[in-house]
Order: sequence, then structure tokens, then C-alpha cells
Amino acid sequence: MDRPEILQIAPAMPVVADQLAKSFTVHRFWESSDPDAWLAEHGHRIRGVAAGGHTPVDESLMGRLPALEIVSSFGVGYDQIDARWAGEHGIVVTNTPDVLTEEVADLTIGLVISTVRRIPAAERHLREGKWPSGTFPLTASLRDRKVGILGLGRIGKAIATRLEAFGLPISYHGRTRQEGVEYSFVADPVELARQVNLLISVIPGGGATEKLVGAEVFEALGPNGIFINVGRGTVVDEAALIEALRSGKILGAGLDVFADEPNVPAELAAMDNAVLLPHVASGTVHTRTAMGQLQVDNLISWFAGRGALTPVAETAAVAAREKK
Ligand code: A2R
Repeated sequence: MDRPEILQIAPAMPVVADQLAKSFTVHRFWESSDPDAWLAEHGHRIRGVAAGGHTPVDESLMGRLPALEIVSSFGVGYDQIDARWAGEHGIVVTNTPDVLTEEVADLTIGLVISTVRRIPAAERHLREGKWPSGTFPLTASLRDRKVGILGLGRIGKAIATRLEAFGLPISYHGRTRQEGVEYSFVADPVELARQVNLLISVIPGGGATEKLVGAEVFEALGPNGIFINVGRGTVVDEAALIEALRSGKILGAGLDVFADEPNVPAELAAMDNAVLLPHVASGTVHTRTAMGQLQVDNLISWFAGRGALTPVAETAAVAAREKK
């Protein structure tokens, strides 16, 4: 039987690359010196796309792959993929949910404490030899915090469970109030920010959430407020965040994601009241391996006729229709 031809958009971990090579004929798209010419000549043979990183998978690409059946993406966020267009054109999109939930929640707790207790600055104080000439200043505390979670989904809930164990009250905002959830729902993100002093964003990127967290939210969060973002950078108006940190409108921020990764605004990088991480929340060998395995398993399952394992909502109907 012919091996399905797969277009691999970006370099992948060995666990992914090796398994793809075993089951499929893989084309390494990022190495193409003339992607347009390549697509014109070979695009009609491509039945699957292995997506990852920030490279967009949109109509301009998928529209040139007439035999395309599935886009299997690495990561839970898939805002770089036009999943709605895919669904409308009978293409399934899969992501890698669940396998990273606990890992991202763990890192979020680390980022929260690092930001509130200024752990990186305290460590710099020691390493730079400043301790003998002065103790590190007292910091803010988690003890007087009320937590607001923007996006109480899989990861949001795992963060909430951990913070509950810290004894902190929790509220959340999403598009809808969730049945069976005891945390208090707040219908407006600005109002949520007003009611809490530790706001954690873990909602998906994309047009619907772009700059949802802006000047009004920071104003409402207030001068004792801490903002944490582990979802997507595009959800935040970074200029407004920089202004809020600079002017003391909020106390501090802990960020694992940025609007234009891997570029981080120099103003942010220079700020002492921000803790900045290079998008590492799921970045352990254990969890990235599990994510890669799920990306591969989606393709293998699909081409074995067993259907997609984790289709995204926009393509759930296509996945259900095609499942044998
Ligand atoms: O809106 P709801 O009730 O469906 O709640 C979802 C919320 N959400 C939004 N909230 C406000 N405005 C929106 N336009 C909006 N769109 C979605 O975000 C839900 O509670 C949450 C997403 O949860 P899950 O789909 O379970 O995703 P998961 O695995 O927690 O990952 C969240 C994000 C990913 O999309 C990546 O961007 C990042 O974390 O790694």
C-alpha cells in the first residue's frame, strides 16, 4: 500500500520525526527553497500536515493541498491554524490537549510565586553579591490574594485546584458560566479584574480574544494587582501592560507567552517587576514527548481508518463523519 504523503511544516522532536518517517513519506516543508513551486508540483499528493510552531496553516496553504484530509498540530493552542476553514472544507484538525494540562499548571504556580515573591530578583541580589550590604526588600504576599482565572478550561481548572490548596478564593471568567463549578463566575473580564488581585490568563489566542486584556483590565486590577499569562500573548495589549507596569497601575506581571514570539519588547525585558519566561510551560522532556506522541498517533489512527483521536471543536463534525 502507498504510504500517505505528509507535509511537515516545521522541525519536530526526534520522537515525532522518527515515527513519522516510519509510517509516512514526509516532506520537510521548511527546507524548501521555493515553497510556491514545490506546492504547485507536489501539493496534490499531500494527505496530511504535521503542524507546529508559529507557521500559519491557513487557506493559502491548505487551499493548495486538494487531497488534504488532516492537519495534526503539536500543542493545545491552534490559533495559527484556520480550523474553521478546514472544517468547512472537510479537513480534520487535531491538537494535543490534556497531556500537557498538569505540566502547564505546575509551571503556572512557579510563575505566580516567582512574581509575587520576586524570586528571580532575590536570586540576582544574592548572585550579584549584594546580600552582605543589604537584605532583600520585603515583598508582596500570596496570603492576601484573591484569584481570578480568565479561561477556566482544562488548564485553568488544574491551576485553580492547586491554588485552592493554597487557601485562596477563586473566581473565573469565560464566555459561559459552567455547571457544577463552585468558583464564582464573573460575566465581564474587567469586573473580574476589579474583584481580584491575582489575575491569571489561560484562554486561547485568535481573533475573539485579541487584546481582551488591556488598559481597562489593568486599571481594574489595581496597584496591588499581579497579572499572569500562560495562555497566548495575543490576548494581551502589551503596550498597555508595559504602561501599567511602568506607572505602577499594577504591581507585577509573570509572562510565559508574548504577542510576537520569540521577540519580547525591550521595555518589558528591562522591567524589574516582570518575570519573563520563553514559552516553557509545557517544556519538559516528559510532557513534550507525550505531546509529540499524540500528534503522531492522530495521524497514524487517521490513516489506519480509525479516525482522529483529538479533533478540535471546529472540525468535530468532520471527524465524526469520517470515523469508520
Ligand atoms: O468561554 P468558555 O466558557 O468556553 O471557556 C473557555 C475559555 N474561552 C474564552 N473565554 C472568554 N472569551 C473567549 N473568547 C474565550 N474562548 C475560550 O478558555 C475555556 O474555559 C478556556 C479554554 O479552555 P480549554 O479549551 O479547555 O483549553 P486548555 O486546554 O485549558 O488550554 C487553554 C489555552 C490554549 O488554547 C493555549 O492557548 C494555551 O492554553 O496553552
